[in-house]
Amino acid sequence: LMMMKPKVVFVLGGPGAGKGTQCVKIVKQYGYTHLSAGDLLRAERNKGATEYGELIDNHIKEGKIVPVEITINLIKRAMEETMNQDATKDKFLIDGFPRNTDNLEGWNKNMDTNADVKFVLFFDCSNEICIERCLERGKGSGRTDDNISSLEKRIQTYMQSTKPIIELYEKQGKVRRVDGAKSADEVFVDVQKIFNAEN
Ligand code: UP5
Ligand code: MG
Repeated sequence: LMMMKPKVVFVLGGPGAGKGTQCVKIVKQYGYTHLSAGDLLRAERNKGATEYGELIDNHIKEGKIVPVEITINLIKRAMEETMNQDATKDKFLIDGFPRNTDNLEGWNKNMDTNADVKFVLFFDCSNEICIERCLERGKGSGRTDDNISSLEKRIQTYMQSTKPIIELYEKQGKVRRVDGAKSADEVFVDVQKIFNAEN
C-alpha cells in the first residue's frame, strides 16, 4: 500500500529522441527518481533464468512492446522500493512508458488510483535524427536494438502505437512538447521552463 500518492511525469518520444539524456539532467536539478521502462526490462532480461528473459529479449530486438503485466510490475516494484527507502522520494520520471493502449490500460488498472500523472513530457524529434543518433550510439552501446533493422521496427512501432497515446494525452491538455532536435543543453533549457512552471 502506498501511503502518499507519488507524482508521475511520463516521458515519451521516439527511439533516441533524448528521453534518457534529459531525465538525467532533470534528476540532478529537480530531485525526481528516473525509472526507464526499457532499462527495467533490460535489467530483468539480464538477470537470466527469469521467466520472461527470452520474451523480453525477442520483443526488444523486434522493436515490439512487451505485455504490460511484465512492465507494470517492474515499474510498481521500483516505485515501492524507492519510497520504502525514503518516503519523501515521491516524484518519478517514468521514461518510455506508456507506449500503446495495452500499456495505458495496464497503468489505469494497476496504478491510476495509486499515483498522480502530472503531465507527459514529449520530446519531438524527426525519425531521421532518431535513427542517426541510435546508429551512432550503436557503435558502442551494446544494445541489441541499435541496428538499422531493429530501428526500422522501433520507428514503426512508435508511429503506429505510441504516437496515438501522445495524441490522447494531448486532447486532455497534458502534453508538454519540447523540440528534441536541438543540442542536449539547448533542449534542457526548454525542459527547465516546463518544470519551473509546474513546480
Ligand atoms: N543524444 C541525446 N540527446 C541528444 C541531443 N539533443 N543531440 C544529440 N545527441 C543526443 O539518446 C540517444 C542517443 O542520442 C545517445 O547516444 C545520446 O547521447 C544522444 P537517449 O537519451 O538515450 O534517447 P532515448 O530517447 O532515451 O532513446 P532510447 O533508445 O532509450 O529510446 P527507446 O524508446 O527506443 O528505448 P527504450 O529503452 O525506452 O525501449 C527499448 C525497447 O524496450 C522498446 O523498443 C521495447 O521493445 C521495449 N519496451 C517495452 O516493451 N515497453 C516499455 O514500456 C518500454 C520499452
Ligand atoms: Mg532511453
